[in-house]
This record gives sequence, C-alpha cells and structure tokens, in this order.
Amino acid sequence: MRISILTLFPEMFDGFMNTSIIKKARLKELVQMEAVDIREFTDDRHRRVDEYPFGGGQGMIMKCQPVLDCVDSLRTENSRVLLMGPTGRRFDQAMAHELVQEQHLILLCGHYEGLDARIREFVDDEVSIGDYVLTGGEIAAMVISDAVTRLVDGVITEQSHLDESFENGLLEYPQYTRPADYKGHRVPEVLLSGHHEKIRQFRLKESLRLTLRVRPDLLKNRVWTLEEQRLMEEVLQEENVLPDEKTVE
Ligand code: 6GU
Repeated sequence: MRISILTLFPEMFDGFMNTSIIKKARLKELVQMEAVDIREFTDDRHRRVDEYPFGGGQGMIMKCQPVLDCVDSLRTENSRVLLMGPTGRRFDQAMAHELVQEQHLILLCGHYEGLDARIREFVDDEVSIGDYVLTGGEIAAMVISDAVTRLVDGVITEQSHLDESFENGLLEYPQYTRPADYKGHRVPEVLLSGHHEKIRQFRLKESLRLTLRVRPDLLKNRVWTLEEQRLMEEVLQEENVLPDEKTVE
C-alpha cells in the first residue's frame, strides 16, 4: 500500500510518520508513505498557492494549478484521489476497510478558507472525519492513513482486530492489568479465574453494556445472536432500563 499526502505543511507529518506503529509499518515496507509539498508545484514567480476569491469575500482560496499539477505528478491508473474536507462523505471503520484494498491513496489536504471548487472535478471522493471543522485537512489525512495502515496485513496481529471497537458493531470490552487491586479498585474476579469460556461471555456482556451506555445508536440495526440477546436482557435488568426505553428490539 502506498499513501501520498499532498499538503502545504509536510513538516506536520514528521512526527506522525516516524513514531510507533506507522514507523514500524514503513520500515517493514508494508506501507510506503510520503508527504508531498504542494508549493513545490506552483508556476507562480512568487510561489503563491492561493488567491482572493472571485466575487469577493473572506479569506484566500487554493489555486487549481499547483494542487492539480501535484496530483497529476503522482496519480497512476491505480490511484484513488481523496480530498480531505468537512463537506465530504463521513469516514468510518467500514471505509477504512474499503480503502485498504486500494494500491495507492492520494490524500489531498485543503487549507485556508477553501479551495477552488473545480478541484473537486478532478478527485474521486471528498472525505470528512466528523461533524466539526478543522483548520486544514492534515489531521484528517493522519486519521485516515493511521486507520488504514493498521489494517494492512502484517502491521498488527490478527486477533487484535476481531475484538476491537466497531469491528463487531460493538465497543470493545474493558481490559485490566496488574495489580488486581489498585487502591481498593478491584479487577473483576472472573478475569482472574482462568475460565476461558466464562471470560469470553463476561467480555461480550461488558461490550454490550458499554455500547448501550455510550453508543446506543450502534445497537439500532444490529442482527443479534441468541447469546447476545440473553446477555443483553441481563444487562438491561442490571442497568434498570425500562422496557419502553429499549432501543434494542
Ligand atoms: Cl477532512 N477537513 C477539515 N478542514 N475539517 C474537517 C474535516 C476535514 N473532517 C472534519 N472536519
């Protein structure tokens, strides 16, 4: 997998690319990642990359020429070009799985007040990471390349994925490590028992409880196993959720 990030601020990616799992994935050559400086592509004598908006108004607008020449210098028939922006399709774990299938992602970071709208005619998709506004697309590009990189085969161990938040439509169960008693706050007894089947059921039940408490929306269109239905009935009793509050039919 190759990820090219097009930006006016390539230095923002130095720490990101050279730390922890992303660094390891690059050193193992499981991903190739580069931050490309859009300004290097400007034809302008003064190296300008933005201009005043036609029709007037606040702020500066990124010009077509440097942005699209930068994209063209990198794009092949196997590239998918994604524009980072708050008006895009919302990124989630399912999209991360979709994007990891691509050979080459080009993540284009907009900045300043905006970019020339014609740039959208040359990209495959616009992607947003959530309902809030960032000063630029760089942090969104880091979020997307991080979420995609960790799904590349060999980057992290396989079992880590299966239990994760969102992978099974639930939030991940809580985990604990030593000591078993921290200032009177005890680890649930079943986790110390070595009883693997009981531990599995406990974790599934706690996943259901956490999801009900903080993300009941994730339970709306769920296809339930019999075991999940039974454990969720127990959770609803324990949490004192009244029948008409059930989001969970
Ligand atoms: Cl991709 N860009 C910007 N500027 N703001 C955002 C975003 C992207 N996603 C959410 N907010």
